[in-house]
Amino acid sequence: MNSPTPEAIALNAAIDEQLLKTVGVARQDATSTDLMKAVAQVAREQLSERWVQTQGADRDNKARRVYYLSMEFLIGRTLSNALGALRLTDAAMQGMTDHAHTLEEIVDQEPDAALGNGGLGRLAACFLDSMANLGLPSFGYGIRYEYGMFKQKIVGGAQTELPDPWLADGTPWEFPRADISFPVRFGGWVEHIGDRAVWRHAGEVVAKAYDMVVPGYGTKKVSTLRLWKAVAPADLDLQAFNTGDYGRAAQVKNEFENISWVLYPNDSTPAGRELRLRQEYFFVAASVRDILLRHMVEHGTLDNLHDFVAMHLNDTHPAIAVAELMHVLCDEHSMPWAKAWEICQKTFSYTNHTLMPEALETWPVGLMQHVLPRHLEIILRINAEFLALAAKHRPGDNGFLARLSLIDESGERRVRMANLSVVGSHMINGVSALHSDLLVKTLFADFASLWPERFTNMTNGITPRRWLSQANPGLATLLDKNIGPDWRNHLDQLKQVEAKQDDAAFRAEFMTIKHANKRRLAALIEKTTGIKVSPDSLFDVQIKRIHEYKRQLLNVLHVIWRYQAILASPDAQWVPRVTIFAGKAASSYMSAKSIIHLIHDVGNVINNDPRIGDKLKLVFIPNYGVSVAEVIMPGADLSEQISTAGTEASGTGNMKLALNGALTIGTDDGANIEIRENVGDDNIFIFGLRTPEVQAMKQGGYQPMRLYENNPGLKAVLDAIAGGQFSPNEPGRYRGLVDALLWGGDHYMLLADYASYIETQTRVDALYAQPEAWARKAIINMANMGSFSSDRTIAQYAKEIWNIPVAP
Ligand code: 26V
Repeated sequence: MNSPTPEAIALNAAIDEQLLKTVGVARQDATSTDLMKAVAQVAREQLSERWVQTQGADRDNKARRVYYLSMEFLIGRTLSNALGALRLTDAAMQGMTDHAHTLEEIVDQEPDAALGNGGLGRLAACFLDSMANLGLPSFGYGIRYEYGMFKQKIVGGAQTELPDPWLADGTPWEFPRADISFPVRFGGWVEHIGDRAVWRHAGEVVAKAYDMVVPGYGTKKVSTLRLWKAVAPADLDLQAFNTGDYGRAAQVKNEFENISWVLYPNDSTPAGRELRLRQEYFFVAASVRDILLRHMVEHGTLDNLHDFVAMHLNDTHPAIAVAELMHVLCDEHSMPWAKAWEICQKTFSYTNHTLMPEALETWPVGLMQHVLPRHLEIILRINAEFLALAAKHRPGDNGFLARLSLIDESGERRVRMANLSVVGSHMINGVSALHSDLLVKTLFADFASLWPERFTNMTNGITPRRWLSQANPGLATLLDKNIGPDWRNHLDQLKQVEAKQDDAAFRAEFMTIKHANKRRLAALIEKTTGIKVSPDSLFDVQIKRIHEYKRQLLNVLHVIWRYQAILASPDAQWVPRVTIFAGKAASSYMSAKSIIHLIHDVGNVINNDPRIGDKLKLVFIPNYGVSVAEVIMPGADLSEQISTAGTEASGTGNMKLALNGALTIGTDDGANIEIRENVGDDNIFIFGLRTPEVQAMKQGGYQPMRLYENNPGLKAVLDAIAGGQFSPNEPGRYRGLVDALLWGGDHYMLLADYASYIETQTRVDALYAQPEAWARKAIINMANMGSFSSDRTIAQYAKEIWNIPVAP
């Protein structure tokens, strides 16, 4: 055994000290959780130093900063990431051996910070990582949810939801800022005194700041994630306390504090609930006040706010910030409306993350009046002035004005948050080339006709530190050996290994690493589901939120087709395959939950059919989240990205999987298109209708029943589901799912893409049967992912939207 390095000796001494001083246990009694806490404390102290330095420097330089406002930050675990940034990973590995543990085991003790639903929240976390890495003066602002994304437990094949009290044992990573808090007001009415508006609010809650430090990898700079917790005002209902009515006092307190209790776990339909609107305003109001205070301290005036402050709206969730900034500038700082409006538009920018009409936020005017009466007034004034301007462009076109209006007047009057975001911003972007193009052609076509120069594209990206360096240490080491370690900060350098596809020894090493990652994934599958799978099979992976548009059901149809085909030709040379699903369904989204149930029912039949053996397995890994993803991504051979063309704004799992050497089977959708452009047509499996064909077929009268009648294979698959073959105890269980395809119009056109999908899957088999050819393509995929680093994305935002210099 190697003798410990000086770094490991120093680290171990520091860990022992923390075990004693902060955790309160003796070295020999420390459990793995104790060790996790002690190592985290050591890292925390070192990060804290970097933090103080960064903030001091940014203050002294009067830096222009970006403030990323987001309801969600899906950060996952912090320990490995922090050790990597501090270059302490090797020392910690050695140190833990001395403590008779492995670093992996220690790291596993940390709960995920699951403060997000899916892609939008994880993107915000990758972005913060890149902002720190690029040394961008930056803050993320969000909510310190007491309960994050629910935990998914599968009971009898069905999803159940359990709470996620991730803060129950505290977290070593937050810094409570006792001195930073702001009152946030709600309700009441507005008085107009002369030309001044005074908001006589009815209630107030206090927002308290909790910071998390976001370390950079390539620099000693850090970024800050500031999360707000709601607490009742100190003087709250003292009377109830004084009279000893503690029950009543606690109830009143809870009514205030519930604002930051729980993340809304629904990314398919807007919550539409008063508490959600309160959450949105709560964190926006506190953040805007914090930002303006910092600006005033540094500059002493708000006249130049837009010169030093860029505020970014991560989807429409923080859009009320537009009205809040107007409220503060005009009502509290007596700035003239026109001047405030100019500053406002120069300060904000907005990213749209979905075209799905059901996910677009609107708030009933009556509710807005009740919760934020002054903000409603402001929105109505913005709207009146905006519509007057728009009317000059197309006089007499009332349809145009009705579509542009911030108020939807078609039924119960509602405030359209997307329209407010567009009108209040100087730049608006989509998240992939296709999505940004569709935005200006569909959802925002009218706005784009007014302001074409405001619309742009910023294709998403992912942080290579977490998604390759940390998640796939085997592959990271291989890359270090071949091209040195700098790819972590300059992912373009991966291009240098493309030529290695011709090197048989490199290919062998690459595939040996993949195999080890598959064994690790197989172990996770066995641990969480009890199902044994062979790592020699093709690992076919679809991991993401469960949504009809993402078409997990199409994948299941393929699995059933394969099952039937194997039974029909048991002696054919089947490429053994394990189809792996993971993902959560919104608790109220019945068809998504039904798809999860179907996956389990079909898996039960196939996995226990002795005629099938290792030729086919179907598994569902429960409780998908960042940490589970870090194990699945490196072990995948095939990445399923099969949304109906035109529906997936970008996708980022597609990037993570390709970066880890999986080949993509996907539609011409979202960032799949740009992945194809980078890896080349021969190294990706694209199938199905393209967006214009989807649109044309919808208009031309799509007839799914025809496809069913004319394709015997498809018919057999759907009949098996509808006939109860997989749910013998309840034969009608999936009638609804099948009826929606055959009689309900098959909204996401699964049947239209079915034949193309099956045919493409057989091409996948053929390639997998040639391991050397497969290895070459896997290497080519990884080597061409350079432009999908979130460093590239953030550098582009900084240059083209936020106007903040980044060192090249
Ligand atoms: C909507 C709502 C409605 C109210 C309740 C809470 C909630 C939470 C999230 C959402 C919208 C989710 C939109 C979203 O996650 N879009 C995804 O964004 C990814 C990053 O840009 C992108 O890769 C995915 O394609 C896109 O679906």
